[in-house]
Amino acid sequence: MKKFLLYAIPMLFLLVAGACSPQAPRANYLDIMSLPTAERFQAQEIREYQGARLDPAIGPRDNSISGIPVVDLDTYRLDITGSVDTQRSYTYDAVLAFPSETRLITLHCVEGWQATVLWEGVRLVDLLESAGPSEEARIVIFHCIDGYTTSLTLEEIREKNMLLAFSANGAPLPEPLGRPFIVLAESRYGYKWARWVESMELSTDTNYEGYWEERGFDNDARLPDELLFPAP
Ligand SMILES: Nc1nc2c(c(=O)[nH]1)N[C@H]1C(S)=C(S)[C@@H](COP(=O)(O)O)O[C@H]1N2
Ligand SMILES: [Mo]
Repeated sequence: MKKFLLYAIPMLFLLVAGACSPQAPRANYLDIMSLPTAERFQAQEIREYQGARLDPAIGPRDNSISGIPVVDLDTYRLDITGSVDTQRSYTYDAVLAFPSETRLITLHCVEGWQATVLWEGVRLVDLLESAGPSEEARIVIFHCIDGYTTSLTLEEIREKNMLLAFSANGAPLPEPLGRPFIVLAESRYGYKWARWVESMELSTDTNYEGYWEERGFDNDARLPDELLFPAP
């Protein structure tokens, strides 16, 4: 028994460590995160937009499920798969070639903090339509480089014309916020804002649950009316 434990404990440790550390190298932003809010702005970031005060793109903490991955933009691909006519695989530059929009949106985490950021992104519908979603497709599952998953309904993505952002406060999206891309899941809690997205899977499974949803968080994740911006 003792001998078994001698092997079992280190093996268990290796297994857990392995599952939590995908291939991509990790970034360390602890020095920036520990600064007071006003000092966390990066040089290129704007701090105000049409009278609204913006928050720094790098937040005070990192709650991501396995640290901040560093993504190589030269080899990066955004895949569109699942219930589609033609699968697509876009380079970083090919995604940026889609028409973009600028929007001021606040991200609210269930833990109570928030960040109001001026985002720039391409329209998710344009990307999805380029693959031709099937008639039966109902949801989009976002798969992320750190192993995170979450989903949104196709109907809502279309209705809100949701964006896939590549820029925050006028600067390229920083690594902690999801470089190269974050889903701006307007009016949904932060756990629907997939960061470091690497594939978007069209699916017919309306009961699908992502990483936090599977662990008890509401699949709808709708913000209460008082947190909606602009107010309804
Ligand atoms: N890939 C990935 N995306 C993710 C997460 C994550 O762990 N991995 N966390 C989600 C949560 S809970 C929030 S609130 C926002 C912002 O995460 P942060 O608190 O780590 O800044 O990203 C969301 N997107
Ligand atoms: Mo969160």
